[in-house]
Amino acid sequence: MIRRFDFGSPINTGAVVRALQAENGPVPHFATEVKEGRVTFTISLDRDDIIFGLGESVRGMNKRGHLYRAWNSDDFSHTENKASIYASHNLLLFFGPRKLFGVYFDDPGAVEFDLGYTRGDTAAITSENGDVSVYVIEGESLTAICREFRGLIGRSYLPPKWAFGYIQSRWGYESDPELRQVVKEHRDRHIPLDGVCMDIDYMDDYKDFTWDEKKFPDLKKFNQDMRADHIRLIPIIDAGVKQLKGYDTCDEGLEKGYFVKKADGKPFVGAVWPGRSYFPDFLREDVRQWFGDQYGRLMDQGVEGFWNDMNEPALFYSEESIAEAFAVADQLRNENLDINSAFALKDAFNGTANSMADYRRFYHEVNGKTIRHDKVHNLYGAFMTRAADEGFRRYDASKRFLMFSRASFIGAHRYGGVWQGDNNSWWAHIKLNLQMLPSLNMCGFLYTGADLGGFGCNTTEDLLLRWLQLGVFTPLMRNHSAKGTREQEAYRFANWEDMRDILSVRYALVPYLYSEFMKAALTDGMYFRPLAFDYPADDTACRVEDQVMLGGDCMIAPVYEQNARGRHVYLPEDMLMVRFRSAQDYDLTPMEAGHYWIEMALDEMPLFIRRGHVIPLAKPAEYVEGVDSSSLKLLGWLDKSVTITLYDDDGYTTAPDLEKGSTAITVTVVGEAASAAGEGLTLNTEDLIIGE
Ligand code: MIG
Repeated sequence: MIRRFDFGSPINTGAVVRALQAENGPVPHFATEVKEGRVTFTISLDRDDIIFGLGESVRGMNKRGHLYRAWNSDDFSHTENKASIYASHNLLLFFGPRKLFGVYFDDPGAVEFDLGYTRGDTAAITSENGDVSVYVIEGESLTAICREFRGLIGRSYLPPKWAFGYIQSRWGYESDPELRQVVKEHRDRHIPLDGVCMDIDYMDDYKDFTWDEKKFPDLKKFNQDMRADHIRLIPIIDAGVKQLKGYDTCDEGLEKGYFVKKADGKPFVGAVWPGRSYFPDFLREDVRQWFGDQYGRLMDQGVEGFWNDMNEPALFYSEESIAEAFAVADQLRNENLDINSAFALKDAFNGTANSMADYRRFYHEVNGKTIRHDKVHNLYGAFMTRAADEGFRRYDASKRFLMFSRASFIGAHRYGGVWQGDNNSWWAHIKLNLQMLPSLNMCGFLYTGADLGGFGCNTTEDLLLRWLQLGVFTPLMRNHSAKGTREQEAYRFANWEDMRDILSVRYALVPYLYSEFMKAALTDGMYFRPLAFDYPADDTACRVEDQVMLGGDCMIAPVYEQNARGRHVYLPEDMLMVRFRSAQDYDLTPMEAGHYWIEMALDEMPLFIRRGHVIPLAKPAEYVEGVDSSSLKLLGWLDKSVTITLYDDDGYTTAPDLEKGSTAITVTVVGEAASAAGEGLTLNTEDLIIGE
């Protein structure tokens, strides 16, 4: 059951798709205080209460104990002290001895989440603008509450099936020959690969929807050749449009007034990679239509996937902010600087990026009303992604396209996935990657993953290998790194065979992972869940921060510590441990519920299958189109016969049918042996362990 309560004049964010009448009267569970234009919702916390939620944000799955702020920020240092990164996903789930409910704060501006920070026994959520719709979601379990919530916000984005393949990316890939070489290095070594990303250097002078014709003399042909090799090109699109006379996107945007404007009616100018740039007002439908249609220029070359970047929007500086900094500098120029003024001088320049002053300098038009940017800041990236999706559907309504964005807001989960932004090549960021996965899933973002190997800083061979072992399970499996850092394609390392073998596990699991993903997407379910969702009565399980449930049958527990040769793992129930070295080389260990130290050499990775469940494994392949889903090996620990359902489709269809796409596999256990039957499938049951 969901109830809605409005405060102030909420702006329609597009997050919610189900019409629900707002009620008067007190919001259940919370004390409400309206003061100086802000609204604060306060709830007291029992000692054992857990708070899940907040989608993409730092710290653990249990968010309790810290301070967070909904404010989409281009921040490339995801350290524990950060209150905000790129997204605002204002969902909280309260779970404890006397609490079980969810609450969603539908507010496009800044929202502060003090979750037991100021006082350990109190959570206080403050809408800084005071215009917010609060949705309180009741249900009989965490899973049921999330499903209700997902019904409220609409079905998750469906990527094409090829997007479950491995993607290689790097900021710095420049040209057709260079990208071909990257692909060749993979293919020559039989390292699986399905796509390569094109970062900003493919563009002509960083102009959106253009490409440098010297570096890409025949993009269509290049794409064709890549497609023949089962590779997709995935170009980046930035939010800012370069200010340049004669650049048609700029000229047309100016002429039609499509860019966000300052109070004086002049378009706002901010500096990003193209230099001075304009920012499309994605909150307007006509602007979305115009911008969305431009993706067609690349789709005309055969492109089937994109990533949207810099859409918080990131601003390196504006004409105004840089002028203000110079004013400070001018004033201090002839002074005998002391410590305070010297720091003031430095701060003046550092403060020009992503500044609140800039976010207050420009305006959007929302349904004919003019709204200052900071009031709707957190919608900008979401509406850019929406523009892309709407463009894709006008271009070809019968096909799924790949889209993942950096900034997001709930609602954007219907239009694309997200990647987790500029992480670093730090061990701690493998864990952070893991912890964000279920939190993002709660908010509807199912297609997600982090930059494997780490974006910033220099990676190491062992870090990349361990990170790939987690990436095997994330729907978006992309190796990406920043310009200037150590090159980190799998083939750069002495032990590249280990990387290849780990990637073979991903491809063997594609039929299963795709099936679980699609089932979750089509039933408003979660692909990744904290253990608390499945074992709510087991307090140890509820507090596990480094293992997550995957689909209906599995648990993952990656090794994420430097030099570790294993890890501690908690099994809330009996499970079969699969220790993979490659798709074909693995061993199986039935393990009863409890605490274990599991040995895991650097080239080994675990997967846990719940007792009584079965998962399929395909033969290894080097690209998703080569995965043979009709010939499967079954893995599991069984005492009695079971029936599992596996979903599959053509990988493109935009109206998938859960029933039609499902195949039942019946695994029959007789004595010490098992046999399996499923229509149109060749099944091998050798790797089923029959219980005592
Ligand atoms: O200011 O396009 O998060 O993935 O490689 C950096 C260059 C801009 C940030 C993205 C990152 C991408 C980079 N971009």
